[in-house]
Amino acid sequence: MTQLLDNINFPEDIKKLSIEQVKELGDEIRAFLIEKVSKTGGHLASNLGVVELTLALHRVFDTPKDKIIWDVGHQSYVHKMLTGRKDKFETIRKLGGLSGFPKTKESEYDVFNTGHSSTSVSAALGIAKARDMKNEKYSVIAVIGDGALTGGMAFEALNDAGRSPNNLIVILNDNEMSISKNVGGLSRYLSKIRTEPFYFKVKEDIDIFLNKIPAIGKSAAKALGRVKGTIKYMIMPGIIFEELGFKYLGPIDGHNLLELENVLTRAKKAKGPVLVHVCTQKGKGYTYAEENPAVYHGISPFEIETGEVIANSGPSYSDMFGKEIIDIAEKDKRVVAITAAMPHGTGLDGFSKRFPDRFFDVGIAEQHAVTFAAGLASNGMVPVVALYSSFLQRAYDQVLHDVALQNLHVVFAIDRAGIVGEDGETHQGIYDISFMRHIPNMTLLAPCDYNELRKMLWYAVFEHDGPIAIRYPRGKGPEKLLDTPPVKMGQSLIVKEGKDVTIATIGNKLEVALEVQQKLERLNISAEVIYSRFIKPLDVNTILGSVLKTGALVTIEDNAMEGGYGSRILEMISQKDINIRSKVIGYPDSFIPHGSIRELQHIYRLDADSIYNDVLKLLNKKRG
Ligand SMILES: Cc1ncc(C[n+]2csc(CCOP(=O)(O)OP(=O)(O)O)c2C)c(N)n1
Repeated sequence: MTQLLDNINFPEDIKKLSIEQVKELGDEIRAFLIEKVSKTGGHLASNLGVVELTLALHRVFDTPKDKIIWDVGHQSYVHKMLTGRKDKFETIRKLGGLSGFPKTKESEYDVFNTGHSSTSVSAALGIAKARDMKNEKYSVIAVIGDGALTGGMAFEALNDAGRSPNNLIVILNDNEMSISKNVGGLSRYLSKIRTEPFYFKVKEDIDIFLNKIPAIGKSAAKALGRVKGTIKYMIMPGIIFEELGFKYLGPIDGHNLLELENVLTRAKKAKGPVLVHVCTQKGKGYTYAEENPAVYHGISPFEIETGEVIANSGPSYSDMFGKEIIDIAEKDKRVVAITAAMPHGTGLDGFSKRFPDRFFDVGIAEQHAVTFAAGLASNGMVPVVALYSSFLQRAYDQVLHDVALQNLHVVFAIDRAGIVGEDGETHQGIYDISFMRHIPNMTLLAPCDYNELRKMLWYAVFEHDGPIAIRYPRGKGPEKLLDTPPVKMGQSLIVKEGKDVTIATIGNKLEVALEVQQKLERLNISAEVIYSRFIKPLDVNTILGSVLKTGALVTIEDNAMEGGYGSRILEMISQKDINIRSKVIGYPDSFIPHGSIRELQHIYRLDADSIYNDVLKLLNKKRG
């Protein structure tokens, strides 16, 4: 049976349809998304929620001339389908395939790359300013979720855009959800707008109404002015945005195409900054996602009929962290946990239930999370801040300026450190060693297995004072790779003794280092394997002692080579008068695209075979 969708490839195709046909098309798009994402995995719930909004945007506006900037960008699947990429959809998030986020290199319809939250209004304002400086004519639209609106950058941008004369449209896609339930005062305010009846939809109407109220005498007029202000606050939705300088339009039912098209047409004609408040339902059209939008926010491949994720057995590093931190908190009331909108992803769900008063979800606000932790630590608490490596990038200055400078005892649980796979370049956590190791007072560790993660957490909370960070990867790892002694500040472990080459490593790369060591053993090459445990302070003496014996050094890390663990070792060796052959193995000075972790490790030569070959090459050079 042919479907409407079969003939839809570009925005002009949907412009020809009647509103009834567009509604039908919406259903077909939903079925398409569910079918494809059930196979590839991806951000399903957010995309199911923006089907009508995306259709309406592409019908009212003239893309790519008009520019749409998708905040975070995880909700851009429908946009991709309608802008020439429907036929490649099964490649989404796969190596060499479509990205799960907007990419300017992928299509002229993607005008700005996103991935990290709350950037869209800033980017849109910049684009609009440049447009006006060049005397060009088109609309610029930022689509931002209520979750993304909790990020500081969004506030900064609204504050600036509101006083700018430039035409700019901000669409607030309000589904009451971040990944989990949205948090904070603004979220409460939005929910009030959604649920309370308002008599006036636009400020002009209310001004006309209020001006009809007569005032007799000067003081009565003054008092009336005050009363009018109060009435306005009571009966006008979105007054906060109006006060910031935006024309507020809404709230609008984000699944009603006619309403959407009307309001977008008005926004298109308006002068200055406009904010359109659109209410949508996350996961709309797929019962499992409607009932559990947090689970279907970013989902692995699943069975459509049952909603069950395929092949998801065994706990992950995040689960192990979440479990252990509960045990730790049982022992000490000062321990509190902080997440920036990722209670589920960081494994803190259990903690939030066990200790609701000691758990803080601060919204998508990594910078605030870190300085908030610094405040807690300065007043006697032991905060554990769990952030993904790539999002911690946001809070570099807060880690340095607010935590480390005051040597405060804040524990950073850096999740998703290293290559993360399908989410691609914006999410790869391969810079944290480089930016954390420069920070004075910082201690940085990386566990090789779950057992080590547990030991390191106990050490960080109970035996350490000052800032300390533990970085661990996405997904699963071994329960116990080695028998390890208690953690001791700055102490590394020689895991295997050898005489031909030193392999120094940290974190999850110990597993591959041991695999390489065994392969070498089969060629009668004996490798000494050192597991550093601490990246900072680095036990360089143990490494030096080893390389003086072997004359060759290979370092392996799940981080960029630039400024990373291996580079630190070489910096230290360069201070001594030692002549050795060395090879640093890590990610190169380029952004790492999306693909499976296994594929990326192979391409970037971090798999056992590639490392083995690199070691052999190095040893030949040594012999030569
Ligand atoms: C700086 C940063 N922190 C965390 C995330 C992870 N993240 C991706 S989407 C999302 C929730 C976004 O909520 P919202 O903007 O309301 O969009 P929705 O998915 O509800 O449509 C979060 C926390 C991120 N992308 N960037």
